[in-house]
Amino acid sequence: MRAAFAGIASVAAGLGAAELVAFVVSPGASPLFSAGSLVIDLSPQWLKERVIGLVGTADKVVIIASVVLLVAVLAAVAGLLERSRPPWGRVLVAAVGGLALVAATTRADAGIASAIPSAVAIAVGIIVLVSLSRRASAAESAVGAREQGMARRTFLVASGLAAGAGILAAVGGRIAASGVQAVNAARRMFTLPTPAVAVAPIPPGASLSVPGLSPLVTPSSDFYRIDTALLVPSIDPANWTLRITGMVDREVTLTFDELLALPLEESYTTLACVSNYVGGDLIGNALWLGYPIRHLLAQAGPASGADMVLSRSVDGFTAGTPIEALTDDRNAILAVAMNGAPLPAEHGFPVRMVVPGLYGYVSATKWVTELKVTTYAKDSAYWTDRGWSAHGPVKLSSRIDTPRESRRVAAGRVIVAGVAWSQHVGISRVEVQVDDGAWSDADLADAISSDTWCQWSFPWDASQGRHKLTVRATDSNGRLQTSAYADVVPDGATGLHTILVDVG
Ligand SMILES: Nc1nc2c(c(=O)[nH]1)N[C@H]1C(S)=C(S)[C@@H](COP(=O)(O)O)O[C@H]1N2
Ligand SMILES: [Mo]
Repeated sequence: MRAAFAGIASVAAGLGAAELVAFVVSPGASPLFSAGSLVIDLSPQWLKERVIGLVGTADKVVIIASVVLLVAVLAAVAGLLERSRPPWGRVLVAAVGGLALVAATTRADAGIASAIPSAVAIAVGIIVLVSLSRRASAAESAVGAREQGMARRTFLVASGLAAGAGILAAVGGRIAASGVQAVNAARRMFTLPTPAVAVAPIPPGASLSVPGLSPLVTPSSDFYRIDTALLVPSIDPANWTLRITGMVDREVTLTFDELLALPLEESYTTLACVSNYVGGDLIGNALWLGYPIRHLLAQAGPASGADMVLSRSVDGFTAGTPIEALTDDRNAILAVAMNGAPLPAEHGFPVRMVVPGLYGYVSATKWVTELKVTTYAKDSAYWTDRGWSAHGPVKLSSRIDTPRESRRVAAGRVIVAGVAWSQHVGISRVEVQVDDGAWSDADLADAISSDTWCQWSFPWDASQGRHKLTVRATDSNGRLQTSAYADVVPDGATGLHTILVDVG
């Protein structure tokens, strides 16, 4: 017991020291977070899916909590080993710390300094472990009740201090290093330029006022978040540049000030995640402000054989976008603002991509710093390397928002309502089916544009009992949403959203 506690206290002290050092030398090199990121990158696809499915966007908390738990167990084992078979406890601490060191130095944004926090964790962990183990055995071998009591107290105080200081340092270092304050300050400092091309006002009929229906424009605070970044990258816009490289006539480099000085355009675009199950909520609609990527690509002069643009984020994430989607006339932009404010840190501050019609994993790179003009034959992107399709056009889909699944509603007139989308194509019709009856047309609200979702509603005369409601949409090319079920892997779910409602 005492030995296990000595192990945990030593490792806590080591990790605390590491967090403080990481804050000074390299915030991304925290051993805990590097290990967590390595877990994300190495864990099999089905597990990632399962975790995201189970805990939604709390996935990061779960991953860090699991890493902490695993480390605590290993630390306890190290303590026990150090007592029964020294020096194997120290060896275990060094081995686990070594893994964190490898994780920290192989991150995409790693430098030589990235090794320092893990090295400090190993050194402090071992020193404290040796010293606490000595005190623990002193407590055991002390002769006489008074001496034993004294030695025990010394051990308790020393290990309590080590553990407490470690946890305090870890939390403090983390808060300081998260850079949240720095990014928030930078976001406040920068005033949004006036758009050169303002978006047309939203048609008055686009927004239905039905309680329980998703708002037409998703507030940024409610917007889904999906990324592989355990630590939200904190980028000082003064140091941000975008480089256009690869198969181009001339490389182009753009600073943040240069980007803001360009004629920026506003547009509403609905963004969807390929991992969104039918009926799921990994989709949102926002007002973006940015500069069309096609103009920047034209400046660079892509070679004729290029068919893909590999965008890269500071954190190493990459997305492969078909070059046509970035050169045709759609609103594919480098966005600097979301819903009238600078991009929130977790949505890509200072600059991200937004491309209508493509799932986020092949288009919506946050914290973007490079656009490499290339080919699908030569390059592949982050999720493509993990079993997802290289191409990810958003699939036609529709969702019932209200009533909620399994919710009881009163008999009589019930307004069924939801959203439907087929970005860059548009929606022409939405139909609802009650139980296994005939399909009836829902009222389709006006769309902001073909790049956004649209709302629909359906007045239903609900009779007592349990009923099944199903929705389907038709896109503006006359294509009916398929009822065939497909999983989210490899290129997006299909099928119809069906809910059960109890009336009475
Ligand atoms: N740098 C970076 N950009 C990224 C990702 C990521 O993991 N890292 N995830 C992509 C995916 S899968 C989606 S669905 C969208 C989600 O954008 P949001 O978090 O702003 O909703 O971001 C995309 N951009
Ligand atoms: Mo996604």
